[in-house]
Amino acid sequence: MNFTLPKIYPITDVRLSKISHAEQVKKLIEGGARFIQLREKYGSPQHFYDEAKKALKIARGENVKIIINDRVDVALALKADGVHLGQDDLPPAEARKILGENAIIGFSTHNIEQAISAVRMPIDYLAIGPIFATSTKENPDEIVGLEGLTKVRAAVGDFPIVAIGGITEANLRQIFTAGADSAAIISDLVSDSFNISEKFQKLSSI
Ligand code: TZP
Ligand code: MG
Repeated sequence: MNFTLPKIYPITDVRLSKISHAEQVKKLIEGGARFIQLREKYGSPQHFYDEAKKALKIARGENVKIIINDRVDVALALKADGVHLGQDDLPPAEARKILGENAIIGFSTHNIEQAISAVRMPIDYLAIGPIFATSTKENPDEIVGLEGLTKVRAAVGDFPIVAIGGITEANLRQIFTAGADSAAIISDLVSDSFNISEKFQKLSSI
């Protein structure tokens, strides 16, 4: 593995933050982020490509890794550091063939069965969620809960786990106690665009 999962894994959201992916990346980097996922659920692939390109340019200058949500084509075209795939995206094994052995590939799971199958795939980390209720994701899967997270940890040994869904400053500690290596956070981190750097710092110090 050519990277270390960060304790706090920030994911961008243009609707919530009302600023561009590039601006969010800049603020996150100012707060100390070294590993950021760009997530664009509403724009066209072409728009996402253009916006991600600007974000990548900022990150490259700072040696910060950028993971592209959903789109293997965009990740490949921009030579991003990796891709984060969901259950309905291109299968991780196909993404691995396309992006090569050095790409970072993450894969979303929503229950213990999916998590157990994920560890046999050519991925670098699995995400499990939603741990808590979230309004950021449309049609979220059933809540996994802290108990679910602990069961996944027990089932997958030391495989890298990212917890996601409804994670905030208030419940962050519980995520790590329950077995996560990393917490992926959207709304609690980027909703107040004037406070992104400080918020990242604060979350990282918990
Ligand atoms: N996958 C499961 S929950 C979720 C995703 C993308 C949304 C997480 O956003 P938030 O605002 O941190 O709950
Ligand atoms: Mg997806």
